[in-house]
Amino acid sequence: MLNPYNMQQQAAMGMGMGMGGQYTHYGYQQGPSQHYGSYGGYFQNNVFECNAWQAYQFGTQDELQQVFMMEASRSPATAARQALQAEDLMNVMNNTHSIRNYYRINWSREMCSIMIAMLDRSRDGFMQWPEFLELQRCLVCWFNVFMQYDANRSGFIEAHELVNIIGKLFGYQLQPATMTTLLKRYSRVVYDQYSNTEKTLLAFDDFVSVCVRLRAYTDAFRARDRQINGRETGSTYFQYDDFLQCVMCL
Ligand SMILES: [Ca+2]
Repeated sequence: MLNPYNMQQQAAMGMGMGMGGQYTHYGYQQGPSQHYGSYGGYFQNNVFECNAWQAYQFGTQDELQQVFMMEASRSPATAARQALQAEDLMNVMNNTHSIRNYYRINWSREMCSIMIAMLDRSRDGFMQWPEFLELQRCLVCWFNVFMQYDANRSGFIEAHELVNIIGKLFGYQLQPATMTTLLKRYSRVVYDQYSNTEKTLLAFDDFVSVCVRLRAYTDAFRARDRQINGRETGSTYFQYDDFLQCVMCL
């Protein structure tokens, strides 16, 4: 069986997201896995089909890039790097009319920080243009999924819908107890007067948090899988500091 990780990927591990500073797509040659499901497949097959600038109603990709460059040029630290920090990304998401119109939510600094970390291939804590473009593709793709499940356009999906998305659509193999933990952290329970029952709901930013963390942590874990004869085992050892580096950056 082919080792699903090449040396370059192992060298660039970090959160399992780096590619030696090269801006390539999520380039993992990760096939379906007995232990990790087929989550990488959904991402690769769908995210790069998304066209963010078109979704946001820009005329060209250059117009989206201009928004990025304008924001980056606003402070010396970001201008020097031609890149954004969390607050800059928050400005772009909240104050660019067409982007704001598309999602119709308020992006928090915390959320923007997480999104920068997810795609920080250059591992400098800043979001360069290729990382930004990829993020926008991810968000448009995830938003499309979210809207498909949010049939009544309430801005929320229900817990059982999240279970379907994560398990059936994205292909993660999570135990029910893990899903429960995840729901406790990212959902809210509300009383629904029409059905006279309680519902467990997730908003789009909750959903993005789940998507980002599941993906990054699964990548990080899988990159450290304690393989036997080239076969994944679904288990690993962590050194304390290595573990902290994995979880603290998100
Ligand atoms: Ca970066």
